[in-house]
Amino acid sequence: MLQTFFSLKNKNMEKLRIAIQKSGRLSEKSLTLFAECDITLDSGGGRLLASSPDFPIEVLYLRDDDIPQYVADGVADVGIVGENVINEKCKKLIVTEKLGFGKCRLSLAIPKNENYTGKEYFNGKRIATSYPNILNKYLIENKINAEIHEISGSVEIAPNIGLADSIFDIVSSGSTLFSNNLKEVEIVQYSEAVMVEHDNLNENKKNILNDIIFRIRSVQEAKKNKYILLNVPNEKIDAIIKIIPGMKSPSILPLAKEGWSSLHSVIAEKDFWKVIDKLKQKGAQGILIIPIEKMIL
Ligand code: PRT
Ligand code: ZN
Repeated sequence: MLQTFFSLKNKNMEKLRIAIQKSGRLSEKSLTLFAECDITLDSGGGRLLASSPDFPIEVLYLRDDDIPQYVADGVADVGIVGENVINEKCKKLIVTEKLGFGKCRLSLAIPKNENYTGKEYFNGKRIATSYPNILNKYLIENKINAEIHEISGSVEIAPNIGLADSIFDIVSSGSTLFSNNLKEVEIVQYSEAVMVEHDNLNENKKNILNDIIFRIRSVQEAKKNKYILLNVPNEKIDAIIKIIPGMKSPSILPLAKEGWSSLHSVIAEKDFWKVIDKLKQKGAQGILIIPIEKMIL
């Protein structure tokens, strides 16, 4: 009886364990993501494991390379890591959600002054990389017979010190390649941070994860949209609604000034600059654009 009580209590208190990068390019954005979802996390402070005071999760701070293994083994239930790392480690994991940050690409690059003739250029070449599995798969798929030199860091200097003829590495802005006299010639895959989950989460943990995903989607949706308020002459309301129809339809409130209304709607951020002139042509005035914190469709 006592045992049943404790196991029930533990089950109710069960937490979802999430692995995030301890210190690196994905750390801050991972923490920001939780903060935007109103989930408080301790930023680590040198600790390996920390709990959230307001949500049933605990966070494991790890090197990014270790995250796929921890999640595959079930030591962590969920992880946030780059697709590049997931693909390289080839673990049995479920990708729960793309997170839209940590965007980069894995590319082949060669010395700037080389004449690039196409993929066959790499036949007989030595390619330095920290991603041997992804590169090997690409070489096989493209029937390229090249030699892979696996190195763990500073891949971009390999051609300059004579270790390799070319490299296969992460590229973001391209400035690292540029400053090492290299040029990007083939993009092999794109990557961004993703949330991955263990392939056999129990129902309780799955429910916690679904709650987190719901919050993440609300935040991401909100980021893509803006709240727009504008004043319009009443006879132009129909024309303006056609331009900014909103989620269901805009709200219209009468202004104190006769013959005018205030129209409130939601607009995709990417469309704003495209429609602004149209709105002004139709007589809209006092246009305000306000960020949205959460958006639940
Ligand atoms: O210590 P730990 O093992 O946890 O971290 P790490 O040093 O292995 O990884 P980290 O923090 O550098 O990167 C974590 C993840 O961020 C990567 O796995 C990618 O998913 C993602 N990411 C996004 C990047 C970049 N952009 C990036 N630009 N990872 C690395 N780079 C490096 C790249 O290796 C190259 O040296 O930046 C350089 C290229 O950048 P540009 O802008 O000069 O082209
Ligand atoms: Zn790493």
